[in-house]
Amino acid sequence: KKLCVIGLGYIGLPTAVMFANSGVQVHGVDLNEKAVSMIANKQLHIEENGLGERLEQAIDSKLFTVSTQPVEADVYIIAVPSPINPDNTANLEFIRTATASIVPYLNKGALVILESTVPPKTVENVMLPELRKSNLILGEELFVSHSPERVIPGKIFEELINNDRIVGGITPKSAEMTKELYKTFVQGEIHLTDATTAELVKVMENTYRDVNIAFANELAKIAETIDVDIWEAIRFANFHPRVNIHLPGPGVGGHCIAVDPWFLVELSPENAEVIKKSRLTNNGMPKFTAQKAQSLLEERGIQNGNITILGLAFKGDVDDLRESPSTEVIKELQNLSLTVVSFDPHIKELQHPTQVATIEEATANADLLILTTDHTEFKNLNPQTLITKNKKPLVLDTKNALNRDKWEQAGFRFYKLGDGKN
Ligand code: SAJ
Repeated sequence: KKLCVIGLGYIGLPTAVMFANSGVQVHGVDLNEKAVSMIANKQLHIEENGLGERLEQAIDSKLFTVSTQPVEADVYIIAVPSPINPDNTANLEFIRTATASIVPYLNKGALVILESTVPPKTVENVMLPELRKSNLILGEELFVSHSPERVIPGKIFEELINNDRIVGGITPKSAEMTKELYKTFVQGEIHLTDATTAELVKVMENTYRDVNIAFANELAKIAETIDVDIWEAIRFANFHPRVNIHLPGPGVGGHCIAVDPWFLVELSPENAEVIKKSRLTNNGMPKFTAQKAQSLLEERGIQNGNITILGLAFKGDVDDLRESPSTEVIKELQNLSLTVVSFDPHIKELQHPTQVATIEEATANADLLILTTDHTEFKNLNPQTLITKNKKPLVLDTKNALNRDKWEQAGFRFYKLGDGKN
């Protein structure tokens, strides 16, 4: 079998490499010429644990080739972005274009699999009309399924292999064929259903997380009013066998959790009330964080303070700052006329206007450090080594990542989001 993977980003590239390293001939396609030439030279354009070695193995084995154009194959996997527009409606143009791009190459018996997360009915309403242009009979000569990825950045390979998968076909045979393919390396169960159910299941999973985080954020704000440490309270509540409260923070980022719930709001606005409110609650957290920072500074009589943001990535130990709450916190702080510099050890090239290259440079003038991303480097940071102009700087930990005692011993005044004690 020959496989062609469209989209070589966080999902497409690891998936392509896994198949190639399991003995399948894979051709990867991306519109980004720079990414394609980097991959061909065994260089990474994204960071993911274990990706470097696996890419090298795949290219060396000659089972993995890349270009900017699709090729003829038995199976196509589409893993392109499905972002939202500024008005929170789904932008399915990448899905439509990627589907259209493979139509000239489709032969009888081909299987087309969508991995991208999409609003329910996208396979039916966006992909099938394009695929019909191949003149192949759907379900008889051309098979189509949705096999949503469920992996978490940072642990992609572990989860690709071990997670269960939900596969939905436009016909039972489409689903069966997809299961056979993924069994090449998937050790988790592969559950079969129809395409629309699979679409809904994937969006539900991420919406569950968003709503749960919104609940945690709401609890954090409540806890602040009564000087209770929400992190400890949630830890205790989760000892209950049927309670699993997620964690608060400066907001929800990434291209999944903060995006997918809008697909349900667009689909059924009159019903998706909790879902919509949760999105808004989470989107309000950067402002809440900035206001807390400002009031901490004011209480100390510091006007026009200098703030250092520790972490630009949307979550710990990843290198991705797109849709990151940190960048929103920075905007909100700047709206309050505060001066901000930022530092992120995972983001190598300076990608944000406030970003500086070293932690020393970032903290030299700081009145207040705000930890917005729980990178391991920050957890292991020795605060004794930081020299700041302000003799008693403040630190606001929005992720419960830092050790209070260590920071207080180093002369910092320590605060957490969701902990009212000042
Ligand atoms: N976050 C919180 N509190 C929490 C957990 C996360 O504030 O308790 C924040 C993170 O800091 C981050 C955002 O939420 O800003 C999203 O991070 P995440 O780790 O929850 O999720 P993603 O976007 O990296 O990956 C999710 C995963 N979905 C679920 O866990 C249900 C992953 O399995 C999906 O494959 C992925 O979305 C996707 O591609 O859809």
